[in-house]
Amino acid sequence: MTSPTYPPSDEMISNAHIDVAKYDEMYAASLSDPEGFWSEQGKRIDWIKPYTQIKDVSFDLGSVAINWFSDGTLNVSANCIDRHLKDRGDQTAIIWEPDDPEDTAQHITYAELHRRTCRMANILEDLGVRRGDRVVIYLPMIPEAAYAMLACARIGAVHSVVFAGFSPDALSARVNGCDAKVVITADEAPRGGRKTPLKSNCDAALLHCKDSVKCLVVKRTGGQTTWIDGRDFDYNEMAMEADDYCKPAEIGAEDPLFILYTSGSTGQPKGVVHTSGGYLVYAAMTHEITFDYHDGDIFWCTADVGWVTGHSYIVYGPLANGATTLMFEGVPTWPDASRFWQVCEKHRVTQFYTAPTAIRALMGQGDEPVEKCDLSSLRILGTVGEPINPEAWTWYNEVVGKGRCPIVDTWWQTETGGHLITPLPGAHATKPGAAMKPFFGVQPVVLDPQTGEEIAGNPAEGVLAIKDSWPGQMRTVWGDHARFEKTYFSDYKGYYFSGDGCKRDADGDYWITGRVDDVLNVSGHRMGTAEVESALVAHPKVAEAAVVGYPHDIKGQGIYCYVTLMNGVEPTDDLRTELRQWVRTEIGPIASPDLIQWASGLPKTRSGKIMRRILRKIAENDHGSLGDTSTLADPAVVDDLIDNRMNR
Ligand code: 6R9
Repeated sequence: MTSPTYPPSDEMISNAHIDVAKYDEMYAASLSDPEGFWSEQGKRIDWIKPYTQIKDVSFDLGSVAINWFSDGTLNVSANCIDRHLKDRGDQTAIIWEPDDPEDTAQHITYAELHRRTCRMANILEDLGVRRGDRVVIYLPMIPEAAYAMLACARIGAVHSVVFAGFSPDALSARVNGCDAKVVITADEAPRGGRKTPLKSNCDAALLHCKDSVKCLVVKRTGGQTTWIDGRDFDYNEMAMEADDYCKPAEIGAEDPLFILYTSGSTGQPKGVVHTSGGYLVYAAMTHEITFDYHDGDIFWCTADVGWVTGHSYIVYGPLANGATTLMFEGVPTWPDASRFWQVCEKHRVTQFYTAPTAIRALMGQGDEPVEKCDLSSLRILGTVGEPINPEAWTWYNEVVGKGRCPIVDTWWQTETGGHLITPLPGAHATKPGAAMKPFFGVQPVVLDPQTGEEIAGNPAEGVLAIKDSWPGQMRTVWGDHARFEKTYFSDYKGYYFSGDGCKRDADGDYWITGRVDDVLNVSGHRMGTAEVESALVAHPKVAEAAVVGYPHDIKGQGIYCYVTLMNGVEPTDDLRTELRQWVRTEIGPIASPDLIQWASGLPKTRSGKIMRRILRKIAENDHGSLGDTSTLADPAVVDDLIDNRMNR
């Protein structure tokens, strides 16, 4: 595999925090003396009681335990706000750019962020939220989402942010999953000129939750909502009365900071748990180093706070560093395809971090929407969420970055808390489509999926696992530590298994090839095939369903569903539309099936397991290489499926 490489410019090298010599030296130190290395890095944040213990980790099945800085205490909210007040109280912490470009952007200073967060924290306490209680946040991309997260952190409550695009059913499952006391929502969420009725979604969700769950409602649009006295509370009214100060609680480094649900290969989404100290150190460090953040920069991560990227790189990492972080309520293509670039120009953005799916969609609109904007403030570009194809990378580099902005292709996961593999802008050459180098303290290994052995030497190809822990690693699955161990530590003993495939090229650089399990990555959103299947089979006309991914030009992967209908049910186009709508209602629009094929039967082994490998090949139109079909109970099913393949 040969690939063009793009070395950093001399200017980038001399201005960056980390050049290649420094990277090599620090990386070596992070492996030879992890305790010494992280003891030093832990000082990036303020501790109430300093730690004396650094790392206490076991990846052994049956006793997996991950602890960092465990005898230290801190407050995450004070680290993201209070400690900056003295020197940068008047500096902008959050720039909020609303959905509609005609509406006014807001600049929220650190002093204002402090007041707002304290008030929100006091309101939560008034509603009965105490340390350790869970709070679900179901909000649009508005500053109140950040206040809510930081307010929870301030009083030691655990937040669980639910993406505002999720359905009432998905919301109620998450409220019940962590037994939340309060749900924070808004009347409506404007996005791309349309409005999602968040409060009424919440009303529908709360029908399936305990009566004691309270609902705190932020006014965003002023749209009409129904109101249940005693359950619903008006945030804007309460905020006028609430006190401007709330003392930050002293929290243990290993006390949970948040739960974030993410999809796995089996069953329902799991609640990934991140704790306070290690997570914050890692989010702050990766934010500063990967994006080479300097004082005065304007950092924009386009993710939604409903995903981990929004947690680590809109809220916690940037604010811990006293940065200015931009929060955008809208979408890349509304009112037109130049919106991203107009926002970059308007706010003089220096680092821009987005997903390949957005880049591909915008690339499809041509260069003009980019070229009409002044992007001279940009210094560094980033991508995250899925493998980026070289064409999209090259367009991003040439048309957006004018060939002068290094692209950091950051590989990481909800589970990892922050970047694990990424080039550093002043240290490494980049290659279109490669995530390149491990971050400090991270030891990636390529394993042979059959034997589980590490593949030494270069090039290598196999599955990606990580040897040993880093401070941002997830600690457990909420309420189910056994599932945590089984999912990540049982297939390959002694390693954290990522679920991704990977290649290491002749230069030793890493290329992520995508999931090797039954997890789809649709427009950078993770989704279990099992989730979509169980939504489909919940429809009264569906007998059975199997779901696989197939290559999709914009989304990366599309959702291909094989559906067997109940006896006597007519397979019609109307029913296809109905099922598509059904899945949107059950899970949310991001899970909407792209293609639905009627299947008279599904290829199963004699023991009844659906052979997805075969279904994937058919969906990919690669049925010449179906591989071994001898274990199929009824091989004729396959021919029928091939004959009725959906064209795309
Ligand atoms: C941060 C985030 C994680 C999965 C991960 C992988 C894919 C993320 C990537 C990438 C190739 C990159 N992924 N970054 N694949 N190159 N730079 O996206 O978290 O939503 O949990 O998804 O996304 O497959 O396993 P999450």
